[in-house]
Amino acid sequence: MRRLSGIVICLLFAGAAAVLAAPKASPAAKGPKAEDGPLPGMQFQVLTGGAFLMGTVSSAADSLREGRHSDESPSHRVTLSPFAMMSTEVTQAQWSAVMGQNPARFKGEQRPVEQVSWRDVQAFIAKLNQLHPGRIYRLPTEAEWEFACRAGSTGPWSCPEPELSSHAVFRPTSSSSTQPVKSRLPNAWGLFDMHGNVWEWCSDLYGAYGSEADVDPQGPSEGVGRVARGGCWYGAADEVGSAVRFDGTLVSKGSDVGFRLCFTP
Ligand SMILES: [Ca+2]
Repeated sequence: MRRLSGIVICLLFAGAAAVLAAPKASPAAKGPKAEDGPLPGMQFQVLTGGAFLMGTVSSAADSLREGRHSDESPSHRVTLSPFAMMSTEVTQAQWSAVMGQNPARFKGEQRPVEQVSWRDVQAFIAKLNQLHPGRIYRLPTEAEWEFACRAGSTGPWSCPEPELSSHAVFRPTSSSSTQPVKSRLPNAWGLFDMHGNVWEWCSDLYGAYGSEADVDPQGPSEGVGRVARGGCWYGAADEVGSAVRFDGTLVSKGSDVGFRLCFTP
């Protein structure tokens, strides 16, 4: 009887330990749902939206950047509706399939397309939507881009700085050119190359931030430049951060700027 009691106690203890050790099922642990896009290799992560702090928060970590990015402040609360974000930059194969030519400097079907202006990208999107009706593909807003890049993180990058080399095609890891998409690790929401490889055009006009909370912001109503995000293959660590902003013209193009698509589910 004593022995039986001992076994029962052991089983109870083991059961309790198993419950404590069991992984907790949570939406965050499952990650976003993936949906295929209309072109080979085109996949989207469906994000539930939510609230986050957009921009750079003054902190010890950010002060190390010597205030070089004053346009990232003030940080402000933004709430977003659900949207789907392409898991990679648009590749040269995908661009060629729609536009029939490849403008990239660093040739490679699975490398991101570059040397495409914001205006060129609008032509690509119009043609893609014409060829594949049903969903309306578009550029992300700047707020959507940063929310997706952060994937719940609040620091300068979506990963700790020592891990950046595993996640980003940037100056220390790029071999002085773009690299095929998905060459590095994705962020927590399954999105690749948000830090580096090529800057990514957003739909917004470039402008200064306000401090007010906002819902589904579309950027300023007036301005000249268009925003790109995420830094590129020759950027240093502080130039590929989650909050770093690029101010380009409608016709700016170079081997450092490409894009990825979004749609509203
Ligand atoms: Ca990128």
